[in-house]
Amino acid sequence: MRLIFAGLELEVQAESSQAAGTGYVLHGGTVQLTQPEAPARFFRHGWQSWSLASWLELDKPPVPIQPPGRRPQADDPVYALSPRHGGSALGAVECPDGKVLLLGALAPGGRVEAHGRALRGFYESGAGDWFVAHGEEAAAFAHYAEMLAERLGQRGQSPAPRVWCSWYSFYTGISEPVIHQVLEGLQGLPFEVFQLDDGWQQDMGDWEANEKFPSGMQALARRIRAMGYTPGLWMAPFIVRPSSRLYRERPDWLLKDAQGEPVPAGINWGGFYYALDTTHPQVQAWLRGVIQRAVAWGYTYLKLDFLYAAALPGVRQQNIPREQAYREAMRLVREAAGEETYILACGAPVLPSLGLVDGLRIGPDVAPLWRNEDREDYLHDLTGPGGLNALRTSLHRLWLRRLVQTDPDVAYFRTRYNLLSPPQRQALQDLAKIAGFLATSDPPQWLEPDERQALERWLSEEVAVSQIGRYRFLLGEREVDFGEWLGGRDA
Ligand code: 9PG
Repeated sequence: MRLIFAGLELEVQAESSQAAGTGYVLHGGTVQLTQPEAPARFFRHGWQSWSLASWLELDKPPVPIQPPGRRPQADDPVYALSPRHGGSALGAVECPDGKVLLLGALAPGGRVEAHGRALRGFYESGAGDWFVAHGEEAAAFAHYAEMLAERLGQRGQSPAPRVWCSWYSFYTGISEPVIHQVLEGLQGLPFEVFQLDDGWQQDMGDWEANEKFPSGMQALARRIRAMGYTPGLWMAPFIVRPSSRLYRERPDWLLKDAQGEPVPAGINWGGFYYALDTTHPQVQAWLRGVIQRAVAWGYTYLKLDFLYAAALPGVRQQNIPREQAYREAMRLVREAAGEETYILACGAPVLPSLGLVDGLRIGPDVAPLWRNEDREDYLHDLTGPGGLNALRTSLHRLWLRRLVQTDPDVAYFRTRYNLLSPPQRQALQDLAKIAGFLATSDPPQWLEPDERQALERWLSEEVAVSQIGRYRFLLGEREVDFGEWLGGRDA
């Protein structure tokens, strides 16, 4: 069949098609749109928060992240060796008339690839609906986001909370005295959430306070609340380290491969970590307990991390598609946390998180440095911690703003222990304003008086944001052009 848009006629393969506003909804397990001419650039949408999202040149074939398929924390391991450009859930190409053609899945489990003149979408199992739009870039993505809101729901429409997060200054080196000191120093700064990150727990899988928090997590939550903040807590509920009690006592709860071996979910904290089979009824009961306990302690802001682990390929108790298994697990987490608890999803498959989480990390980690040369140059991995990697992917995910609060990761105001130049710090601060999610990890004790003032101004100043180009924005009267940072190297 053919689809006609203003200025573009497409040859289409699909089971059915139906007009939807200025776009179309197609149905099929595999659908294909063929243009008269081969496009030059492809919008690649990485699988989960940290995975690369960017416009890419189609004449340069993709270079696999090293070692291929062994770094599921960078992108979907199933397509690690794919010889063609592709992305999770959606893809788009630039048309000769300056508009874009977008093909996007309307349910979990979809992927879109560039095949010469064609965009091909497929669901990993079964069939489903797709959305096709042709138009100005911003309008096409906005229309897709509206369609996703209808199908999957949306959350987080009010202004995002302003968050202080412990990760990007102390990493796992947090303890009661360190946290108490930061809490004291923060007084007077307008944050809503005080969030403890990795470092409080006994192990991945053993979500109890470790010896650095002798008074326990409940006492700490009370203290945070007494200081005027919503207590926030980091957890990675779908992963397990071999050193944990959970791993030793419940080996049958792990996600396994076809040979019956546990599926590695990545390498971090000095070794491999593994995924839970969240379709296992006992795992579900345990998960419910872990989330309910954190909320009962008083943490009503949960940063849930390494979530992609529940969507890795493997053999599950319940034989359902992997992204559906993930979405069901997140539904359970939402039920256990309650409607009032804020859930920030991190390392999370994007499309299957929508409608269930309030906030979503939309890029890889920042760091107090700009480029992560080792990961980029030797491993071809653009997900390493660093300002540029975080900026690049987050910029290409801003269209999600109408579906979820978009977290581009923290901004820096400190010069202490920081290799970012003033313009680099400014870029991350501007990005956060545009994304609408303000967070920092700077300990107040590390800030010079003028830096503290700048942080306070940034947290409290309301500024009108408008987009005037792919990478150009107006922040109040000031024009911000991120294209200069991506120049020549936007992947
Ligand atoms: C805590 C951190 C912070 C951070 C998260 C996440 O590829 N990796 O091995 C990898 C490790 C850590 C990481 C991202 C990727 O950071 O994004 O904000 O919470 O965990 O450990």
